[in-house]
Amino acid sequence: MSVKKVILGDTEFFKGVSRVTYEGNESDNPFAFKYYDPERVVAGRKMVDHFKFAIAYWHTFCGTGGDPFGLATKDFPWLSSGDPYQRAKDKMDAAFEFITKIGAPYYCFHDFDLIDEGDSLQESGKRLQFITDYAQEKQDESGVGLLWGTANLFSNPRYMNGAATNPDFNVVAYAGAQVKNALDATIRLGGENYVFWGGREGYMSLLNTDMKKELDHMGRFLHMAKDYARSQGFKGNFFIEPKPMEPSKHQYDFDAATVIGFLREYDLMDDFKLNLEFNHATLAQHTMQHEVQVAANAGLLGSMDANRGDYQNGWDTDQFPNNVYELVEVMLILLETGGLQGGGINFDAKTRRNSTDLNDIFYAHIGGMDAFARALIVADKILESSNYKSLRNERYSSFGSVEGKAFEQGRSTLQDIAAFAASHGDPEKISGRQELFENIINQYL
Ligand code: XUL
Ligand code: CO
Repeated sequence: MSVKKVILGDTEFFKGVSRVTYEGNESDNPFAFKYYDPERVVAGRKMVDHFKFAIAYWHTFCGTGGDPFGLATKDFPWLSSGDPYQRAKDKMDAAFEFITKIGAPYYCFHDFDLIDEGDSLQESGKRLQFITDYAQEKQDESGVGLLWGTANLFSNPRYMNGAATNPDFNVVAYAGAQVKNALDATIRLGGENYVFWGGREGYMSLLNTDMKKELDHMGRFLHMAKDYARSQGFKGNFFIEPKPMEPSKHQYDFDAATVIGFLREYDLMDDFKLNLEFNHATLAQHTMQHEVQVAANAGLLGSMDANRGDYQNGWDTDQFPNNVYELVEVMLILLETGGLQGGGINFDAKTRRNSTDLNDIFYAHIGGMDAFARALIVADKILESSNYKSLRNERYSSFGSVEGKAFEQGRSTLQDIAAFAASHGDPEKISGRQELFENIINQYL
């Protein structure tokens, strides 16, 4: 996928900004990339293909800055129409104008980001079909693709006790209808993947919850969704997006390891992979690096939602990524394990509540894309030019001995290694040299 040209609707919403291009890090143009050069080849692939950057419809075109303490702060001109159909069209005009100006090859949506939910299942379905037709035109004209679609199964009050895991079958069935429509829209738009984020698939108290039953229901539901999509010709991946909490106190898709266990238990490993999100990793008391490595180990590293949390608080602040040092660590793993399977980097991030200029949306995405690009360049240099890999390999060099190999290859017993230990005495201390490894990243930044 790549952007063929900037496309506008009847109104130009982001006046004064044209197509954002790469100008290099000497440029002081705030509307230019300093590191992201889509055509530049790094580690054998163009940057555009490494990242498959996607714009998140919900934050960027729907999120107007309201929080539990105050009203919306952002006056998005595309939301002014009183008619839901017209409002959805205006929003999509703004979306494709922004996406093509920033040059992102993909976007992602929830069903009711595209158009407001109606007051019945029928009306909602009709609305979704209407806006899917319009999205199809916009995608064809621009060359922009759909990285993934999903259904919002957490905002409407009907889902307050969960969607697929709701104790009421009526709600589970309603969620099924919504997922069916969202899958239809995703398939029609050539979506490459489909995401399940289970914000309310979890519980607040075990006293009123049959956890085993709810997990069985989630397994059934995901099989049904997968079978339906496959029967409609969908060839892409299904992703589960782990998050430990918020809005539920305990969410079933806690972290990468928990989701992998679930997929194994419910026989979903062939069709499902993981969509990992930075701020969700930190909420689970992990680093994103940890989550990425866990998913890659299982061959299930599908996609990423890029953002960052806040060092001083413990909720999902969804800020734009800017910590290049952290991103280098992530890109090292990505390059060493073969990258994302089917997915890309979706900016599930929002500008701050008091960033009220439309231009702030450009600064935020340019910053995020540049941070990833710079991290990729640095990670590639570290792998190509430094002794990083040999230093790490050296820590495991004793497994190259005859006895070490026999252990790794399953040719020795516990008695064998006990005998080895008895004849070699107390092991010498060997430093982990963490600080030396940390310095390598700084050296190549
Ligand atoms: C919520 C979150 C979602 C998913 C899609 O924390 O990350 O926006 O990415 O439902
Ligand atoms: Co997300």
